[in-house]
Amino acid sequence: EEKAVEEKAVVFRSKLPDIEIDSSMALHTYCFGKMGEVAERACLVDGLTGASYTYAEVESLSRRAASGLRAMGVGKGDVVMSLLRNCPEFAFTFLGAARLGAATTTANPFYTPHEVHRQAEAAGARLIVTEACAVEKVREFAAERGIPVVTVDGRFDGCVEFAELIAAEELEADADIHPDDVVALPYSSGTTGLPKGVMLTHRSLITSVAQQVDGENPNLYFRKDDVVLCLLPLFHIYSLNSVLLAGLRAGSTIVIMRKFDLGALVDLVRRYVITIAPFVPPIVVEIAKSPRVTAGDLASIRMVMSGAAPMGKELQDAFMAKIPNAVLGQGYGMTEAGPVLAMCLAFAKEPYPVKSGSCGTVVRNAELKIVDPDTGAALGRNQPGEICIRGEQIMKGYLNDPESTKNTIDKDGWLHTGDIGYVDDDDEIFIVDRLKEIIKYKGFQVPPAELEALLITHPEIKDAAVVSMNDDLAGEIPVAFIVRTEGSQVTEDEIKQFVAKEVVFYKKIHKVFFTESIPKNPSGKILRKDLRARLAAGVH
Ligand code: 4UV
Repeated sequence: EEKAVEEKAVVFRSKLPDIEIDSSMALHTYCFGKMGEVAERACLVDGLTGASYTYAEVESLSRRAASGLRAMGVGKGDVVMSLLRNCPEFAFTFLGAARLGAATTTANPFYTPHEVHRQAEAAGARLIVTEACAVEKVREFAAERGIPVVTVDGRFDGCVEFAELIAAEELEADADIHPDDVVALPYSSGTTGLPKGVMLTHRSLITSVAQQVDGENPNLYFRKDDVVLCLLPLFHIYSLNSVLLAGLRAGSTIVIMRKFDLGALVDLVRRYVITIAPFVPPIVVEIAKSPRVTAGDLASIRMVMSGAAPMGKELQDAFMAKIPNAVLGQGYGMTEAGPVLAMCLAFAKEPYPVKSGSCGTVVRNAELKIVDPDTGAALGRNQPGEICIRGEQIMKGYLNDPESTKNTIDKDGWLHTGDIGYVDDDDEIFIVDRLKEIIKYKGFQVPPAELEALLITHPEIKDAAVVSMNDDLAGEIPVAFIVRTEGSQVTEDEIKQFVAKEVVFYKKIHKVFFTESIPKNPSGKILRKDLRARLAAGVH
């Protein structure tokens, strides 16, 4: 009992009361919960083509996509790979697969063929939905394995057009879905190692979305008359969860943008009277710095969310001047956490005052604690330690990797984030450091272990370590410490090019430092902190 009292004192909760969350239904049923009120309202708008789909149409298209996928062999427990930039077909595919009891694994269409194949193989993809810019990366791979490929923007030899897929009749009845069935399978390297499949279930995603947009006083207040900008990539969990799924649940209109461009952004904001803009810090920086974007351009926006990487107080204050009519705040997410751990309470229907630089307050229906990374002891307010979270929203585990799952979710159900932060006197969370290896380039994950594994395949590299270096625009950039084999004269440029050929643009190595040896602990773990300290001190 004493232990329970002690524990209670150091568990942080939302200021908002818990709510009833019905996570017994299927995710798509939950997301279309407001259908009665919004059936004829615009649900998805393609910012590129102007095509617009009502809620009723999106629901119908998701049923047709389900039939089409089933006809191509997708069934319960299967995995569909979505290799797409943002487009309406992303949503139809995701929701269609969900109806079949299948999961969607999302990947970046700018990945190199090697990166795509590795994920498709690991996830056991049964079908791939992609587009012209990526189709050549998968055509041969898929043909060899008998995996059908569907393309959303044109006809390609051996592929099926999306229009054909949805020519099917609507699926009459969804598969029998259990709340613990996996519905989304994004890849994340978590606190260590290589990217792993993160099993997010119907229950986890319903819980996460409900924690944000449901209740009398929603933490993230999206309304039916809101127009939400979907610019962040849907293959990343931030956008999939907090833009698409949250937008659907709230009955808002979601305006889809394929790629970031300031001019196009301003155009869309004006044309569609965007009211909610979920961003990442580098986009905030660019808008804050651009003389081309005026406060008038963004006048319709009432809420700007930033997440996926740190946004300091200075940047937050500078950006505020550009968006006089908007509340600016942060969300804090991690793929494995479902993903949202914390959300700015100034976004609530009945808002609370918040501080610049805070990444929000723990979401409702969840528990958060801060633990001393060395002793595991829970810490009180204002003491930095590892952020841990518990609740129904967190992942079920990593796909086929019980060992990594056990190292991330402890026996009491706490998910360890690898982030260092503290909770202040007003329940606001501030992230101050990172325990884990991951590098975040503009919010994108760069797993050092993946680059190190690649680097040591080079015949003239004896050992390698990749760490982050701070960067004004990208937040962090990956840099490498390299030990050359004896007599090797391999150059920085050669090494950079060697990596660049194999990885997506944001995983490129920006600097190479040649060194005598890589510092490691007795068990062989790279001492990244030492290397980062060397960078900070300017001694490489
Ligand atoms: O796994 P991941 O790539 O996941 C994310 C998810 C971000 C989200 C999700 C839903 C939201 O509504 C939202 O606002 C943000 O990024 O990377 C997880 C790691 O990214 C860092 C932190 O190190 C996580 O463990 N990170 C994410 N958000 C923040 C952050 C933040 N606001 N401030 C500082 N670091």
